Amino acid sequence: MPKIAILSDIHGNATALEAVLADAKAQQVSEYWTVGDNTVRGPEAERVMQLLDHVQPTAAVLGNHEENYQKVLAATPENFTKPKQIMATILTNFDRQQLSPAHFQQLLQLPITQLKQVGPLTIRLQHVLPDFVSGHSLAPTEAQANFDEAASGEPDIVIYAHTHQPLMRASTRGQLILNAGTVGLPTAPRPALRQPRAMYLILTIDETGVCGIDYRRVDFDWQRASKIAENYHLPYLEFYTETLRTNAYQYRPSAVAAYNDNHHLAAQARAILMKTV
Ligand SMILES: [Mn+2]
Repeated sequence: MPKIAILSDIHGNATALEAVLADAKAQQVSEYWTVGDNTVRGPEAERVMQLLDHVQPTAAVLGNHEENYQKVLAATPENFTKPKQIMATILTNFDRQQLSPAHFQQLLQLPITQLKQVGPLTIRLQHVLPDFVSGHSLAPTEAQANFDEAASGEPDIVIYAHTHQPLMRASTRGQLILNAGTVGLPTAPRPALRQPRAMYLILTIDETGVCGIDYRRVDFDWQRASKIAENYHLPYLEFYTETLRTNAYQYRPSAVAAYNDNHHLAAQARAILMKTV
């Protein structure tokens, strides 16, 4: 009976991923699927990819941060100057320096969607929409029409990611829509729901269909994760460690813009892009 661990938004946090993989092993998971944003923001892109190599995921899709790798490679110093583009350039450069060339290529070549047939079920993985890997259209409180768009076509179950909020919802046509939350950057809008635990879900399926949907939250040593980031001289360190400490999202565009200005990061991004092109 397939017992599938759904892992999303690991964001380079190998400490949290290790805790999740230990829990998944104890739960006797038989298969692993990833739903995008394996890397970027956290310090250990390469170690995340090595840990994933050990469990050999049988499905994987592109996240907006892996898409940013593509965008940075295609960018020129003139056309990639918005605050979040500057951050993407610097974080891509940081990851690329540690990722093996094979892992970097693997991340560049992820598909936008993947269809899996398990028992009687057709399941589609996508980071956000079937043709779009970023944006806010599937925030948990968004309109039903957005979720119907997410479930276009005939999948029975759609698994998406990106919001870092675990969710179970239905399309108007009765398709099941799931979000596993986030392994690496736990956040929640509501203070009482914030906690430093890695989220993932285990989907158990037999020949009749779904027999279990288990939303799991796993303790990890977030202070150690912060310390590793510090030791690695992670760019935008404060955003990452504050997110781990508060479990509130810190990467607001206005905050990133101010940080870029204070640290003269536009010039650094420009220099990176002049080398990349
Ligand atoms: Mn994302």
